[in-house]
Amino acid sequence: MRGRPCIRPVSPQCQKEQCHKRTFRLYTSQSLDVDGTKRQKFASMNRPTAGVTHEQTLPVGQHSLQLYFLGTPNGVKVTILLEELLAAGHTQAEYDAWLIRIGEGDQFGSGYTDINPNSKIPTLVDHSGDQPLAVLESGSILLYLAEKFGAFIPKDIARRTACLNWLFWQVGSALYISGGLCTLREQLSGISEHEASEGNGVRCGEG
Ligand SMILES: N[C@@H](CCC(=O)N[C@@H](CS)C(=O)NCC(=O)O)C(=O)O
Repeated sequence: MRGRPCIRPVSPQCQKEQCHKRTFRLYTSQSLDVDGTKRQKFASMNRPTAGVTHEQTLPVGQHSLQLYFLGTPNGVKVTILLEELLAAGHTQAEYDAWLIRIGEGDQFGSGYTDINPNSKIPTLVDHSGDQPLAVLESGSILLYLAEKFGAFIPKDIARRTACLNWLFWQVGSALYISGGLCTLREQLSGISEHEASEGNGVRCGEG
């Protein structure tokens, strides 16, 4: 990981759509195809294993917020909120974003498993307090950021509950719906039902 450049869009003046497209394009350029090689690229998106397999130091940039992620929907939803916070004038939402190449096993490196023993992206580390605080799980990260900046989450209990209802729906259901569609697409493109049920689709990468 050492020496890998931070991929946070350079300009703090968010050209929202451009930022998101850029971030997303960086990590999803190998789109699923019926081509077997490409499909293999995505076979390791959701592995049933976690924990350290090798030594690998995590980079830490200059901002309080350090994001370790990949441009899957679970990763990009965090950069979208960070960019929205910046666009709304929350300058403390500046962040460094670091690529975790899940296809190559970066999520099992010692530095990453120290902050996220579940070996999934995304993970946010907030260095603004006395101790670095690791926040994992995309929904938890969104809630953390909304509460930290007092933005994008209503204070009123009824509206807050409505907001959280859909946040939890999104985390618990949205990707499974898109995952189901991807699995169907895999099946239609000719791979066996067994391969599909083994997760050889693009459940979260192309959701
Ligand atoms: N519930 C988690 C899911 C995260 C997740 O599934 N991340 C995938 C990429 S989208 C991952 O890190 N996969 C690596 C692996 O399974 O080894 C969240 O919402 O953050």
